[in-house]
Amino acid sequence: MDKSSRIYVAGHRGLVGSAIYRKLKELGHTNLVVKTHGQLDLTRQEEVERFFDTERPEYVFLAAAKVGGILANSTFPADFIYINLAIQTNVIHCAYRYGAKKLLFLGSSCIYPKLCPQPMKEEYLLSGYLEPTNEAYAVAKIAGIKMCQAYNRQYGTRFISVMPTNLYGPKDNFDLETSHVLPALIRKFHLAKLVAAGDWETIKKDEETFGPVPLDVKESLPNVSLWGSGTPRREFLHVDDLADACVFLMQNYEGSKFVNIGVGSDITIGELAQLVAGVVGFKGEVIFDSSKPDGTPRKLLDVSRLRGLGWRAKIGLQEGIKQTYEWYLDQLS
Ligand code: GFB
Repeated sequence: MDKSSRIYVAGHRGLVGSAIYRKLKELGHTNLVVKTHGQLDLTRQEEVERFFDTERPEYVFLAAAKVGGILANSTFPADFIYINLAIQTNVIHCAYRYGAKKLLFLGSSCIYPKLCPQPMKEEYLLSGYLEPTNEAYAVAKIAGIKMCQAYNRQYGTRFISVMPTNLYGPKDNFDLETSHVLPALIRKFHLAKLVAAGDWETIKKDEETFGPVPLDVKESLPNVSLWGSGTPRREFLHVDDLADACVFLMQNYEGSKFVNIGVGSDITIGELAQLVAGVVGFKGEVIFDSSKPDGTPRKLLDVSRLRGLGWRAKIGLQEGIKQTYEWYLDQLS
């Protein structure tokens, strides 16, 4: 991949795609192809074929996907399986058919079994039952990995897959019904501060920008209600680190074995809540709502394969949370 290579970033407006796009720009790549959802619906086979036939990208970062937190995954499983299977099937097949030199497929750490030994090595794929809250999404992502491997075997393509751990960063989804935990904590703690200060003006702006605040959240403010028991452990990777790893692997990795991308350490949701509360300056009480799901008890990736290739994450969690909180505040100013 050189500076003038034609590179298609699918999903360039999302959390991951936008970070990959920023990274490629920063590195001086000048021939980037992007399309908004309105210009190209990746679930429509004919549109994708037409796009690849016309644009002929040499490299493809497949970051377009339907993603969401634990509640969105368990409420809309049909959307998660249909949209993801459709997008990845169309893009992977067209990358082969229209001669892309290389493709990078983004999976997720939820492909591993619910009760997987920790840390989770790449070899543990399909060694046990999946976590039910995100089974539909996980099955789609597993199909994507298998599809890349099948095309490599049958057609000699160079399609690689990466499995990121839980991600966060600028441009994350802060909608409290569908978001992941980290942006949800930032927003809930900030809202609690605004309520305590009686700053209704900024709360209005927040709701206009990030969507309505659900009634149960409103009712608990200025205290904050979190989901589940607070004991599940998660590993958090800043999306700029992920983008750096994806570009690194596109440049330096060949092979059908997929690669985990993580930081190599995890914390409980309770500990994360303390960390985010510290950054935001929240001083109220945190209540855990056990009627909401915990999901998988632990999800820590084994990152030996990635480290063996020479890559490590650089952004510390506290620093990453600070930077994401600043991005969130910027949207309100
Ligand atoms: O980030 P999250 O939604 O996704 O939830 P998963 C992580 C943990 O945080 C769960 C708890 O134990 C939640 O119960 N949690 C506490 C909260 N308070 C909140 C809150 O206000 N909002 C949210 N969202 N969680 C997803 C999968 O699983 O992770 C996807 O469903 C994908 O498939 C993604 O793999 C990375 O880590 O549980």
